[in-house]
Amino acid sequence: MNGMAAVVGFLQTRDDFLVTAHENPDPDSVGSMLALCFGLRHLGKRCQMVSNDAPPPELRWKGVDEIKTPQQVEPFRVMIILDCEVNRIGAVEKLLPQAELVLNIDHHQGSGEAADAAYVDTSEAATALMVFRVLQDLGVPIDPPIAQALFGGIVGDTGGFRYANTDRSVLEAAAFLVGQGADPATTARDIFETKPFEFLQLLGFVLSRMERSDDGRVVWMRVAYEDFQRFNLDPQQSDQFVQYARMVAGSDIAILFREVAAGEIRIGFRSHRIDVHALAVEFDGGGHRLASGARVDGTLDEVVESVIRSALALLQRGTDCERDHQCH
Ligand SMILES: [Mn+2]
Repeated sequence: MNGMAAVVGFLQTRDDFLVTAHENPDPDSVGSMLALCFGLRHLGKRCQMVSNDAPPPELRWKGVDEIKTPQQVEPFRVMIILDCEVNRIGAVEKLLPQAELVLNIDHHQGSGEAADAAYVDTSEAATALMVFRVLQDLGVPIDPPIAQALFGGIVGDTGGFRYANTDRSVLEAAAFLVGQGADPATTARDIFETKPFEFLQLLGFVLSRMERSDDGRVVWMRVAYEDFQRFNLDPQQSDQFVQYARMVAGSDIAILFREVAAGEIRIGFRSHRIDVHALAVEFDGGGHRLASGARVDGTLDEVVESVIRSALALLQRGTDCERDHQCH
């Protein structure tokens, strides 16, 4: 059973939901959870929210403090996985056996297979847009807290309406949500312009050691575990560093390597026009064509060397989605 109608059908007939999203939740994950839960409660249903990790502290939207840790979850019947597939929910996976039914709403490639019903659309810019459509289908009024959560998710996943996934339908949905009470300036400041002092200091250090391939098309940054300790920054707060590698003129593939724990390397891939999802998949990761990630065990030096070799090989093969009109 797949598609929006299947998921909406279960939302209408079932009660007692647990909503979750991927570990290290981003604004799209947090906004999608909040909006869907508020909407289900509006229909008189019970809904809890849970996350493997706490939401980013700068997101101050109504209801963020209601998001539980896996240990705090009370009995529920239906689990709804948002903005990821089941293997990215972290410790929330331990609650899966309690679910009578698993629903999935997501815009990532390859999602939906493990769910009883899934609404997956990789052409959507944000899961929040899909939740917006679901709520409209359910007849839920979009009140200011729902509008703010949905708008925040869209702003997060479109980079503030700057990425290739920003189109007319995204802007029309965003305009509607602003009309319902979402606040653009506060949202942008919370998501993009509020960073810990330690974040900016570590960023400066990492930027000063940024590297690139001889032809300049692959640009990468690396953060060792000892760098996080020295600058006293939680590795989870540094995933956006990759955007600076993407900014470099002539950069076609931007990569961030982060040693988040001894021997555990998180890799972020970004591009304006190269299908970096293919690169992420080589390293057992996933995501979108122009923004994807992977997690690899090994030393930082080994992983950097192997991934850069693959990135250069990918450029040799030339999967230019802009040229092929398939970037999103
Ligand atoms: Mn998303």
